[in-house]
Amino acid sequence: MDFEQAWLSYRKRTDDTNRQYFAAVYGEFEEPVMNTAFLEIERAAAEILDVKTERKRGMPEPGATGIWLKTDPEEALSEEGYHISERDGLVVIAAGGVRGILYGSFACIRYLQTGRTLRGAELRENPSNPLRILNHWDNMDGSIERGYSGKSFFFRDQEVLINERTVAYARLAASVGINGVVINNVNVRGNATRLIEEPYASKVAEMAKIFADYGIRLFLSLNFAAPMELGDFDTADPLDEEVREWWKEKMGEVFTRIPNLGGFLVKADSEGRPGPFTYGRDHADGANMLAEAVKPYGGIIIWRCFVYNCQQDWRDYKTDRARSGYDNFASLDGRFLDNVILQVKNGPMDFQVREPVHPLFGGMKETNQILEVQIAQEYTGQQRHVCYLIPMFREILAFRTYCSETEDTVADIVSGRTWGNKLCGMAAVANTGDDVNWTGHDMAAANLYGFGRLSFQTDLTAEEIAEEWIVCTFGDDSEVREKILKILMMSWPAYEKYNAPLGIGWMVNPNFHYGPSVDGYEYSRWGTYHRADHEGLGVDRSDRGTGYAMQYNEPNASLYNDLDSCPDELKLFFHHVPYTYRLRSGKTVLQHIYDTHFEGVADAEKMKELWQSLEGKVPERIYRRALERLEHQVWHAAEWRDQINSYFFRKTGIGDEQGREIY
Ligand code: BDP
Repeated sequence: MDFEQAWLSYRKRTDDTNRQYFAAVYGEFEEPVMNTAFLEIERAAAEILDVKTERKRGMPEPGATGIWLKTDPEEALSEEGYHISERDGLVVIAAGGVRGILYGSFACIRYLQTGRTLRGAELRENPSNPLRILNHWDNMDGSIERGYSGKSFFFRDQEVLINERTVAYARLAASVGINGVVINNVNVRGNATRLIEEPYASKVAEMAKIFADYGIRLFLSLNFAAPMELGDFDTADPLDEEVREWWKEKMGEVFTRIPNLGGFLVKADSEGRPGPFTYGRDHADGANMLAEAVKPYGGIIIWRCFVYNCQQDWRDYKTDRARSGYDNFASLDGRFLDNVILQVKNGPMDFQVREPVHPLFGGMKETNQILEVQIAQEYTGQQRHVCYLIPMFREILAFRTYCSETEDTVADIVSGRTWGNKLCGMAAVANTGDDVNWTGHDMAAANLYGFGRLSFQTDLTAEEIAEEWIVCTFGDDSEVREKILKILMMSWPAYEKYNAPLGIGWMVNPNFHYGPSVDGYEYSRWGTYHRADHEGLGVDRSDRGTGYAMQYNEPNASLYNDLDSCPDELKLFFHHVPYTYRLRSGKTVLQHIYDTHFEGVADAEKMKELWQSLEGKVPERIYRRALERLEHQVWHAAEWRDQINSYFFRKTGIGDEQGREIY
């Protein structure tokens, strides 16, 4: 096999008190997901405990020991929820539905992997979010847009690829609670438009079946202009009757061919993709047309809100890309059909290392919403730098939007707690590829694992998730656990320190988005500026500037609008200030830039040293792979430091207070 099993690479445990439970599994196994649950328990028992598991149909006799998979919904359990309890040698996994059984089974396996006893176990979990989705930006030629882990394992040479990886991937995803996967890039070009037709549709159906056995629904990204590319229309106008009829018919065919299809993800009117604006229609018109067509089959339309003008005039101080999501969508609140979900990126720009939370969270009350994050580290080191993103996602989820008196955080909104939505949740742009370890950097797997676990249970801390991942991946040696935990937890702050300062973002090489280029995006059309001159820097997004800050509910609007109350880490996102402006920390902006950039490199060195001290304690091949990347990271962090510090030194002529060398 040309790939590893990531956190499902089981290690033997000899003297485990859990052995007795894994010798027998009771239940009904005809339903495919139930069967999967059994097979997973059987595999873990064999690989970890050397125990052969017996499949026993029906209910256990009184006094029996083993595991009982019991789909007998308790009131307190949702369809995907589970309750694990152990009494007198019998572990009962009760669940609201078959997927709950599967998640409960993986939870039991985690007990094994992390060396906890099931004796006396009592664990009840209902997933926080109804939808927990991975978005793959895979193209049919096998490339992956913003992919840093090799080639696609879904497509190769214009064909749909089904092999051992497909199942291995479904296992990894289901083990952390993922229940939806979009297999193709949001930029639907070329043959990808044809995935809804034969000969591709049958292959997609085959893949959808493999996923369905793991409780996962397959989704496709859709080309809004498909009626023009596949039909012989010269329009894709969502209000054109013939176009609407074409979609209805097409969806009828697609859902018949691919019975387990969840629905579609649509990027429209964004970065050159077609959309309703071409026809003078709005995004509710566009989304609703498709939603109507998929409704008879229980399909859903996930509509992205990443809509902005990417042909902006950089001389224009008034137009602000940050405003565009809210400006395009907030006024459409209430107009979307109930099988439409708006997918909103975590921030208003584009997955920078630091952004404020997108104001559409809390800006709409009658619209289903999904929070989109990116675990593909496009702007956070491209899986050559270690950057554990779960702490960032936790902050975003915890953000209070003040859209209601209670339950007003992003986590509340996307879980459905705030407005009672059934269709909502979290999606991540995936970081996988056909590299042997799935994610390029071995430590990037913590983001894949972590996204799944966090979206299932948003109250887990970033440390808890990291520790689980470490123990599942590397075993429970305490030194290994502590040191890798330390590396992960310091990695996002470190990356932020040597990157663009104080929320301004974008000092990155255009196009590739890797490595420093301070003015790379400064005089271009993308709306991504820092506005630095010899006196100061930052974008005035207050009510005296672009007014973006006013898109938030109070008191957030005032908090950001006011220079002094605006949090330091976002100061330059919201305000243009002189270099000598004193932050709340007491430092000048310039000195903060110098200090953090020196610190960031020191942190990168520290992470590398921590890893080096684990030589011989983690598998050699993983040790080598990660060390090579950590060494590169130290070198590359220094490049970031030097370019950014020198740039500001030369702009200002003011040196470092501590006299460190700046070129
Ligand atoms: C940007 C990426 C681009 C994506 C786009 C999107 O650079 O490749 O197509 O986002 O999310 O981050 O649609």
